[in-house]
Amino acid sequence: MKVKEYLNNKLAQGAVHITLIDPSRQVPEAAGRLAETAQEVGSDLIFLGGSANITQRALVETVDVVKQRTSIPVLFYPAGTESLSLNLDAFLFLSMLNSSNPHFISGAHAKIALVLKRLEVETISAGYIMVEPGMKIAELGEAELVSRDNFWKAIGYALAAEFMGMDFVYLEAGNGAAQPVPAGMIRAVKREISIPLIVGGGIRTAIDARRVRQAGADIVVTGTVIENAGYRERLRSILSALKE
Ligand code: 1GP
Repeated sequence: MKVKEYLNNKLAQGAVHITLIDPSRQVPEAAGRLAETAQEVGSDLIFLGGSANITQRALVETVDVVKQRTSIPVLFYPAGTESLSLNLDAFLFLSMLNSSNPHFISGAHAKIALVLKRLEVETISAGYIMVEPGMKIAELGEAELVSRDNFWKAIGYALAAEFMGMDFVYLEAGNGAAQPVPAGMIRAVKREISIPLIVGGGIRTAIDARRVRQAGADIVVTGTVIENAGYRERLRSILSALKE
């Protein structure tokens, strides 16, 4: 089954949770354990990637271990990284809509598109909208951040993504952000769009996850929460808040 179809089936049943694993943050074996735990507690999908300093070797080794230890789809999440993995279940085609540099909107994509086609890699597109504080990824992507109270701007980018034919809108507060995207902004965006909404960045607790979900996120992405002790229980409580 294609990943897009898998995702649509999951979305028809309720909220979807994605675990982001950054291969630069732990050795491949540990990444494999994290991925296995994520699947055990009910995460639906894994994003691999997400930082600038992933070496090609760390990426390839992590991909191998994560694939061996899980059966849920694993997507390559190219945000910020120059390393590449083309042998995952799908490639997230992220266009950072509010970047000031066309490289991050469509330039990097144009360089890889023909290779993805020739290798018959499934692509899933998302309009990536960086919201304050945006963190490292926004800085790397030269984003003109959407401020936390500028709901109109967020709506504008989200609708632009929809009108451009993208599969998803992705509101991102940034990896390691102190707080998630504001609930009011999620609600305002969700009210206007008719494609599914992904929300990530700063979601650490079941309360955060519930708030983001109730505001209208269809898909919730968490990363940092698995990098700390006690992550299994924390992830479990996030999952139960999302799937309740
Ligand atoms: C994925 O960047 C997020 O969208 C992950 O952020 O590490 O803060 O969960 P956290």
